[in-house]
Amino acid sequence: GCYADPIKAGIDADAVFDGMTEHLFFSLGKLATTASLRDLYMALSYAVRDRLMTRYLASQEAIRAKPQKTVAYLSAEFLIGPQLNNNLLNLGITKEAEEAVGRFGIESLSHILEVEEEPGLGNGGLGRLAACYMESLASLQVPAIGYGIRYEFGIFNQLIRDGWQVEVTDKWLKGGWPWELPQPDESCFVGFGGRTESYVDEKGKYRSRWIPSEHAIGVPHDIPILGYRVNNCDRLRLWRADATESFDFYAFNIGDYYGAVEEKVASETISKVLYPNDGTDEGRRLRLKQQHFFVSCSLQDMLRSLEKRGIEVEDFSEHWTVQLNDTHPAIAVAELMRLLIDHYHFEWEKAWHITTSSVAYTNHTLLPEALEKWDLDLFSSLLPRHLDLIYEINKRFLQQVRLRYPGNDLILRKLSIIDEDGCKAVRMAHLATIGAHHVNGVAALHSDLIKRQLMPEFAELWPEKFTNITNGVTPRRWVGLANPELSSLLDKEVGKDWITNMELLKKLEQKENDSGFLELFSKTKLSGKRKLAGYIHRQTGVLVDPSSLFDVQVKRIHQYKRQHLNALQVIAQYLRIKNGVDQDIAPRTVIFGGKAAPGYFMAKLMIRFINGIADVVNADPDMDGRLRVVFLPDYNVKLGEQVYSATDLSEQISTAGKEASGTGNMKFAMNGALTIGTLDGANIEIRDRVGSENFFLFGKTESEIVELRENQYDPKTYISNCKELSEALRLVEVGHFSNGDSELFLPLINSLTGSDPFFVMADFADYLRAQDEVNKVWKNPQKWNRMALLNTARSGFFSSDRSIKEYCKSIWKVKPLDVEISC
Ligand code: 26Q
Repeated sequence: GCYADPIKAGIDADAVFDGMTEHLFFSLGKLATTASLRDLYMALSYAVRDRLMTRYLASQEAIRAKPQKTVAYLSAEFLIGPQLNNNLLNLGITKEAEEAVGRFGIESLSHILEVEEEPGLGNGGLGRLAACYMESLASLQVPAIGYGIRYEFGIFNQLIRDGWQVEVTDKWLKGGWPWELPQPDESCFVGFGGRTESYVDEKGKYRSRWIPSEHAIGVPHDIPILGYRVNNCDRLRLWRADATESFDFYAFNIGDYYGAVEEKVASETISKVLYPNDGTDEGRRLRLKQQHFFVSCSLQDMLRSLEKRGIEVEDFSEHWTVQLNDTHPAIAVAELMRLLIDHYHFEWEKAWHITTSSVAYTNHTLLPEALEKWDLDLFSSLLPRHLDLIYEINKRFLQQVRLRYPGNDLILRKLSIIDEDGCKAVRMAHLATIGAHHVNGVAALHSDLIKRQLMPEFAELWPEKFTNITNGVTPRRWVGLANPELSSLLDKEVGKDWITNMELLKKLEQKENDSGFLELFSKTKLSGKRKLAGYIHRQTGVLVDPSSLFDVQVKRIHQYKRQHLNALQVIAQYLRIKNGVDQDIAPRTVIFGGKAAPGYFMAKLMIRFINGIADVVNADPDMDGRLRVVFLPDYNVKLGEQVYSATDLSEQISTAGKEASGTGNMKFAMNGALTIGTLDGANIEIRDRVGSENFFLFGKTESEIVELRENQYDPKTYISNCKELSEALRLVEVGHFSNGDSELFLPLINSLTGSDPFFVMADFADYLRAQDEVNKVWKNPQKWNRMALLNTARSGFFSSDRSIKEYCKSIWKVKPLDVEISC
């Protein structure tokens, strides 16, 4: 399993240079003398990819030689971000690459890295979590495959025009993307539509089979995922949909050329585009098609790999543990049953045992509008055989429930997979929960709310099924790559092992009163802020002062995340400065970033609102040196890497009980930002760990929110009790931030003063108080820096290595596998 040619495998600077030269010539058809930055990016990427192959193949060989359980992480999204820098870091050849590109006359590797297009194959937190988990799995030497969809177009690119979001197609593949390996000979066949048919088999047994009316082919595209300084290289296998036949030859023969191409186009539409999470009804059929498509391919792939290795399908659950990343792949429960029963002819009980011993489900949301439901008509027309199986699963399950709760029809309705209230529908969270051996939430509060609010009947039925695994993020990307200056300071101070053992950062606590060290620590921050200030100027034309407090809220735009709470607070600060009551106000740069789902009107209006405020504030000379507001367009992984290291204050201000976990909150804390936040999601655990004295807490608790809601919450009482709030709202109403147009932001104002579904008004006064506290602490840099240092020192828990170890031990029961290479 070793290819010893140094041009392909050597990891010194000479070898990397030779590898680049060879790829420039033979793979790209370019001469070194005329190569563009992009050519050099491609050449370096191919050279790095060559060096992954030894490890990638050795990892596959290791599992073949010594069979053990492999994790199959099923996710409709993998937001992996740029690959080159991460692979250089994990291989340990960043310096060598820097030197190699230097020989082509490039003064900094960063110029090459900037060329890389990131595949936006995810919406936000859920997709990025999947990517962090793949990186940690490989780094922890755990055999794993990520299965997903190779969307041709990922999440849209965001432009800001006249303050509004404009969506532009994400053509990430246009220049050729060097990190994937198509494997057409491992393609899979997937059916849709048609009908179920009964027949008698050779042995005279009655059986059912599915006669689909359409087919598509899934072509795997594999992306190697190398662990940090180990030989383990796991795989991300993304499926692209192809047509079964390029032409319908019958239609072609009768002269209907365009009709003949139609079906090809329809099949290939399946993996065309990633859906944004806006919960609107558009394209629902295609979304379900996408889900079944990638799940079916993935399960067939797992079964086939057992057969190839001579392992009995009966032993499936000893070789695969299947994790469902939310309900998007929940059809796996029915599809695995179908494959086992219809194709492998297992008895029901046996198939059910295999399924429920293999599958586990992670829930990421409590928001009712985000819980997946499929109308029965739609479901049965696309997946008729699966619906039969789901009815049977449901029948047997409800029989169990009847025995446990005799005569209780209400509980049957609540637990049933089929929602009978209103339009009949398949509840995917119920299917996933019934088919899984574990159901986990993504932060302590969230897991608790799953049991108390979302599925109390299930939790009572199966208390041991429900667990928590608090999310984590990979320190390699989110500290190592995103904050090189902090990283080298940490290397010197606690030793290089912190990056795989974040608990070592605890040693930094000893430095909390060392002003020399605090100075060095804050210098890394200042350097991040200088770089971001340059970027902000280039992107938006706004000049910001790197010595001001960088106050950042980057995440998808959502009412529950409450960017409008932050925006209103900015208006209050603006008014204070205008009114001359600004003694305590620290000079601030308030930075926003994030995409709104294209169909989510209120979220798009929030973006317009922030930009309206930015225009007024940034143009007012009274604000010079005091306040700046920036909306950073097109927030994505690459931009995130610039932002976390440059942030002083992290805004985590969702309505308590609404943000399942958050993961940006963790990235900020690791990089020494202080959090202003509510008791929501993982904020609670961050505060517990970094210390309540190092966290700016505000807002109603989850139970207080529940109480408000139950007692006829009226935002108007909060508005009339807070002068700064009513004045801020008033200014918006008169069109101060919309060139005198008093209509523009009316829907926003009406929502806040009417029903205020996310309790913005209820939390405003306390938020402002907490912001005053922020201003006060900022005036004492020594104190601020100490608090920031303690955030870094104590955030080791939020490494995805810790999360993955918990999954391995309590859910997956998998062990690391050492991989050796002979060169
Ligand atoms: C559903 C139906 C149709 C189309 C799209 C969707 C869809 C797509 C993506 C629904 C939801 C998502 C993404 C959800 C998500 O990112 N959730 C976040 O997951 C993080 C990781 O666990 C948490 O930290 C966040 O709190 C949670 O909001």
